[in-house]
Amino acid sequence: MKFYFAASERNTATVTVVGMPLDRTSSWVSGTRFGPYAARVGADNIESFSPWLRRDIADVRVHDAGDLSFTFATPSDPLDEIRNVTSANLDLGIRQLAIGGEHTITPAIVEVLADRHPDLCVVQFDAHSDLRDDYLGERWAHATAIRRVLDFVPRDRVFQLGIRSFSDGSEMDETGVYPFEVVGPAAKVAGLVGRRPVYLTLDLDVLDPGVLPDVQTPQPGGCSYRELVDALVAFRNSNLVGMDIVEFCPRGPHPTPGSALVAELVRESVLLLAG
Ligand SMILES: [Mn+2]
Repeated sequence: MKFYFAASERNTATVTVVGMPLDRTSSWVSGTRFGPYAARVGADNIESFSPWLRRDIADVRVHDAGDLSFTFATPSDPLDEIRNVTSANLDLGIRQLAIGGEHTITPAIVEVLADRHPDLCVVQFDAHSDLRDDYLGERWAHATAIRRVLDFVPRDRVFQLGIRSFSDGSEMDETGVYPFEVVGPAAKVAGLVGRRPVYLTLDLDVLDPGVLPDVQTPQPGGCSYRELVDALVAFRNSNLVGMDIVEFCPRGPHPTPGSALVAELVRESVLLLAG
């Protein structure tokens, strides 16, 4: 099954959507491995036209690369595969939208992008700071995603929006941390990054659990759907070089209403990446 709007071949695409169903370090509800599949199901319930961006995704050359099929023989293998695929898409000049899967995919992608773009900026939408250096002994885990990103991108180019869960109070005062809010900070950060290349990672738990309960680690006090899209739209004139949507953990009745919600975010993300 593919996203219905993804009719282009890889070599002629502007944007490629890649499912990365990594689901290895869950500490609460596992099941993010079903995220890419459920997002494709949900797409069948959405229009191709985005009223937020006043653009139609039918006018963009989109390729659906399917899902990576990970081996779990050794824990690092999936991360190598993510690096390889990201690198190959960069070589072809295709902008990649990765659909997780757990947040652990993000630093592997950023590692590759930071190598190609020395002035790369990273924008994170998330409930959680993800700044632990290790989680239960694992350095590459969903709870360490942004700490690993900081191994490749300096602190003053990493921006964290909507955060409301911290492992340590001092994290709230770190440069680039914008607790609770997304709309105001997004406008400010879009100005700060200017025309530098931006990687945008969207952890769906930035949304309030009342909006989207289908996440691995729900966190109360999140933003509304409209606030999130307004914040994303603030980056419409930015130089987006890649994006991911992570931590979708479909549960409940099938198809869960969250499927259509995530599919709408896939549409907006593809349109943003299309430039
Ligand atoms: Mn999170």
